[in-house]
Amino acid sequence: MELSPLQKERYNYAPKLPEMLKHQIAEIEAVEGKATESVSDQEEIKALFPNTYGMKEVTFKKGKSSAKNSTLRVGVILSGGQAPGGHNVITGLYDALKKTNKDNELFGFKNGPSGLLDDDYLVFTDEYIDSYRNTGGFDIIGSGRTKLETEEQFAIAEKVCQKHSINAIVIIGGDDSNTNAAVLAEYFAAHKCGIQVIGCPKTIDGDLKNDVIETSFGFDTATKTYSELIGNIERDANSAKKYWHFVKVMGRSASHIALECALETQPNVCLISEEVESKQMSLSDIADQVASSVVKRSEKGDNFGVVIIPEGLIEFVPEVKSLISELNDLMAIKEKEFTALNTLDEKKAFLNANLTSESYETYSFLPLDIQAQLLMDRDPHGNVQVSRIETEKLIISLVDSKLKRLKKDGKYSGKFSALNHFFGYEGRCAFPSNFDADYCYSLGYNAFMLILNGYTGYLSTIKNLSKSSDNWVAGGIPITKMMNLEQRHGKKKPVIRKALVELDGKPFRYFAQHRDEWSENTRYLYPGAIQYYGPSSVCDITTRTLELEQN
Ligand code: FBP
Repeated sequence: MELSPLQKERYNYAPKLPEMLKHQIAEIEAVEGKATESVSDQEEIKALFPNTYGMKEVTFKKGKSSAKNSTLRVGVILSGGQAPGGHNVITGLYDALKKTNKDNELFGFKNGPSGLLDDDYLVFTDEYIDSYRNTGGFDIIGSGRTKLETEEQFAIAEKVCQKHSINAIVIIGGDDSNTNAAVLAEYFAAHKCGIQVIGCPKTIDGDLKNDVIETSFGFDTATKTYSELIGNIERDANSAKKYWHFVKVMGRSASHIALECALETQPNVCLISEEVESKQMSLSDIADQVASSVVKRSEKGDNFGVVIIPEGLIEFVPEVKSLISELNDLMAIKEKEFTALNTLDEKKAFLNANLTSESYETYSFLPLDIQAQLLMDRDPHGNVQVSRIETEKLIISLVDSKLKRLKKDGKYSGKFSALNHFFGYEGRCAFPSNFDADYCYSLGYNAFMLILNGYTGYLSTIKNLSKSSDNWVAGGIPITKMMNLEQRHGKKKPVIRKALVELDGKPFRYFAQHRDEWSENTRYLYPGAIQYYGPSSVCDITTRTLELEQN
């Protein structure tokens, strides 16, 4: 296989481990802290996890390991969307496993959780592992979105593990996958089959974080990649001085990615979905906010700018949220009747007859292509696929209408020429930054330490991440500690709480203090490309979000 110069060079990069994991395995001791409680609904969650609730926090330190050195077989699964650093979780896990005992074996279940159910796997070798060190992507074994959540699936998983004498499974995934990891761990514990389950916190979205997870892996590299591109666009805008660029960034519901990119690039406007919801802003309010920046800048002769839009924005706008919810319900009941209609006029008449008048009004107010996108195929749960709605185009069209009205009233005389972009897939498989390469390798290495010491139902955690890696703290947290009960598909379910942007958190407050200045003036920051080699001041920096949260 032909390799790019960077890929060759990255194979030789030695990821940094926390000081406490650098010792001989026999000198790494697991120290137990306090017993844990779930974040809320303690009684109900305790009842749902009788075997794995209330376990103690674990931290590793130099000492004497009490782990038995028997031969171990471990399976690993990548679950959900790609995130830079996934390969390093696996290489860290593999290295710790082989360092402990060269007869230990690592099984990679292919294409996500379905690989475990289908018994579709490979056994890692040195040569295979070496060809994925410090690279982006999940192609080492592939990923998938099958959910491991039913008793039938757990029974198959148990059989497959027993067939290969697998002692433990490591699930690398987001909040849903780690929730399911906890349920699987409880099932195995209840069945006394001795199979351990350990989770690792993955997602570029950054919404798997709480007082024990400082950041999910992949967020650092993905936001640096988008910020490089946004910075380049800002410089282009400031050079040509003729376009307004509207950039939508991935992140599903939460706006962590948009906020981090705004902190790194200082655009003229960045919308934050959580703020839109909290202030109950309508589409018209949002358009006013952007148009105000356009007008002020045009008064200075600056008919250009950059706007960042989070992927999930539309679902946080109250009137659209109601419309989407009504559409989902309507399609669930009358989908056949609806799909039999041929023309847009027929469809509109159907919607007029079946939606509330407020929702129909919202629907009619939207541009035609957005109207059509709202009626596209549903996801497997029957919901509108919000990520396919071109919110960036919707905002452009709303702002354009506002500006036309202002022009008519003599309140605006500038030029508004807008371009749209969507950055998502561009960042999910980038070569992991040094931070993600080190963090992920440590998470994988540490996951094996948890297995070796007999833990199950734990999440591998590395903390103190805004400090240098020597000072990172490795350990484990019972997954049940992060759980609460939430309504899912009509039922109360134990889940890990998704972290949205906190409006009283330091990153948002910093942004809110500076955005008026950025809105009117050109204060762009150009972060440039991720640096893998060179001074630590550019190679080892974490995100602005983490820096603001921790310092
Ligand atoms: P995970 O939550 O599984 O990490 O995936 C995150 C994400 O990248 C979102 O930002 C985005 O909305 C979604 O995946 C896209 O999913 P898909 O890869 O299925 O198109």
